[in-house]
Amino acid sequence: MRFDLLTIFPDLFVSPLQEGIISRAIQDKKIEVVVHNIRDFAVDRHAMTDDRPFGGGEGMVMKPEPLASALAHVQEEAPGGRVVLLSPQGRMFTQRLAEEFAALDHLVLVCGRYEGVDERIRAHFVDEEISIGDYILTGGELAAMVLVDAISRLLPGVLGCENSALQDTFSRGLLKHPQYTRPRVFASYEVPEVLLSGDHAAIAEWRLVASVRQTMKLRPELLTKIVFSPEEIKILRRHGITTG
Ligand code: 9D3
Repeated sequence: MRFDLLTIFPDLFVSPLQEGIISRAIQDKKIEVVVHNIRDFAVDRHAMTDDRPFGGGEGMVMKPEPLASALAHVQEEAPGGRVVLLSPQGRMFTQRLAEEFAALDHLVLVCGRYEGVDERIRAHFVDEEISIGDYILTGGELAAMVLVDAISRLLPGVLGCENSALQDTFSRGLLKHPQYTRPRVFASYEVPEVLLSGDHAAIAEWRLVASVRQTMKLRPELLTKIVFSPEEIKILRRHGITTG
């Protein structure tokens, strides 16, 4: 999958793309990430990418020409990508949307700054607007990187089997059970006995119950959407948990 990132701060992407699973995915050619500096497409003498809003008011607006020209450049290099504007007004990014985007070949992520981009870019050059949540960032770069990260790890061959995407919190809709590693006793706190027992059925049961309890406690709204198998319902009932 190819990602094109349009930004006035290309350096923000340097270390996030050079570490861990994402860097390996790039090396292995599972993903290609091309960062474009919007300023390189500015035409005026000062390479301005922002200007004052028509009608007056606070803040600056990203000028349309450098953005359109950067998008045209990407379109020439690699035609047909889905153009996504990162914006606080956008549709909320969720695991479901990450899965949808992971099925595409090419995403073009436009990172806004200042008070936003000229409306003509949003209306005529962008396929969709995405927000990563209801809080205010200083720009779209970190949000774009969140998309790259969440989408890339879903692509075949990007994760090792040990942390397969199938086991994720949100693929099942339950939070993960607690995890323990050595030492068996830490600061006087012990690892639950069952996890040391080697009884795989008992461990699976303990994990299911722990997952459901953790979800009830931290994210009760997630539980309304989950479908349990008859076997799971029996196990949960034995532990005093009734399912709707
Ligand atoms: C005064 C109106 N503000 C909108 C709430 C203006 C504004 C604030 C912050 C415009 C842009 C920004 C920068 N944020 C993003 O570009 C952004 C973002 C975010 O702030 N929150 C969640 N997701 C995203 S995606 C891009």
